[in-house]
Amino acid sequence: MSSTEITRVRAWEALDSRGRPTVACRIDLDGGAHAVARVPSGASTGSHEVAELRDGGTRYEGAGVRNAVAAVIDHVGPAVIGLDAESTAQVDRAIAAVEQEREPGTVGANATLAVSLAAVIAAANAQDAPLARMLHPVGPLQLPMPMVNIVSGGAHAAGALDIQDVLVIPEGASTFAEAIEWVAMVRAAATRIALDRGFAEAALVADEGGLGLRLGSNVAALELVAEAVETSGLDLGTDVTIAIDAAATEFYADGAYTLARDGRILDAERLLAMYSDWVDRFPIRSIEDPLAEDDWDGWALATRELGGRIDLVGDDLFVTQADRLKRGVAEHSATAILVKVNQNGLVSRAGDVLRTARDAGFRTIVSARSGETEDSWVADLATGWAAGQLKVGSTHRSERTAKWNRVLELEATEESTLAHPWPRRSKEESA
Ligand code: 2PG
Ligand code: MG
Repeated sequence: MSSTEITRVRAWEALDSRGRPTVACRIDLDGGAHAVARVPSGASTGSHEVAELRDGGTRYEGAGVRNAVAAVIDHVGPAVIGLDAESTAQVDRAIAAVEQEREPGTVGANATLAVSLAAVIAAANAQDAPLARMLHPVGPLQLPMPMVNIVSGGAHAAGALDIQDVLVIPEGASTFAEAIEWVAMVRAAATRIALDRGFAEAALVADEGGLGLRLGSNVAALELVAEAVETSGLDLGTDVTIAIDAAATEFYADGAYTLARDGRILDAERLLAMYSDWVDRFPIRSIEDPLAEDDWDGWALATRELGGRIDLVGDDLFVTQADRLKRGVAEHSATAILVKVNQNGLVSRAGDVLRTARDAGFRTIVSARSGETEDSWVADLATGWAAGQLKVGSTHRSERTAKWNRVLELEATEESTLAHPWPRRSKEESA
């Protein structure tokens, strides 16, 4: 009997950062190691994500997860008892078999992921190694370049803006610690500028710790972030670049994109013209979900028109699903993918999607969700998979800093290098 055999699986309801319940799972191994994992949850969810199971009814306004917890205790847990936690693929296959055998909609991605995660973390704990190191056993770890939210809108800030995130990428930093220091300076500068201009809400934080500001227009968020970078004494375009998550599915209906903040209703072509103008004016590295999740024609057009200048990142488009990624690769719909394990429901299956995307020449970003917990495994996944980039929100709120702090810990304790996903720019090139 190996010392990493799964002997016990327990599950219960815990809270996420929005005060909603989520599934927590503890797995014990016969050698004495154990792990607890908690599942995150999105707000701007893609309709093609694997569904989490919510109870409905009145408890927690319908968001209870007692049925998902019961699915772990009664079905998913028993299916992995006796398996070797180190054989992640075997554990995940057993979980997938339960998913297939049970009636659709009775297990839930929150149940499957809780067990999948707890098993892989328990295996790392049994080795007394970071999960990142278990996933990447030999050679320096490749720490992800952080992409950090400064201004939030959309579903994360009560619709303060139409676009969901304006982020910064400290791509000129040499170490992860330097990268975090720079973005924390930018975040503080943005707060100061917004307060000076009379936005009292700059003292508060949105769901992912960014500033939820009722600015006069969407482009005003880009202007604010650019100003915050410059007043921090950093070079905009070389030290720090900008990224956007438009989360356009949220402002799309019936063929039209409605930018309420700008008082404009646009078709895909005109929306792309607006992005193109932004790319002319600001050093933008990537736009995530520039178009809606099923606007495949719009995405192909975006890649033709903007793909040579910026990364076009599919989040709601791909939802960490192999079949949608395959279509996107074949149709040249995007150039990068956001990977969220809870869109997929299994750790190893999400890792396979990431590797497939990378093999197709896509850049890859591992991402947390807007509803998170104090868990930091997403930082280990991004590092262990050498994803190149990690997106977990801002530098505020401890469910966010748990992830940045985990990468800082890996940098301080493991042999590592910081990923630089793009060729480094000189000041002349960016001017
Ligand atoms: C996104 C995520 C994280 P949510 O759209 O990329 O920022 O948001 O978890 O709400 O889907
Ligand atoms: Mg997104």
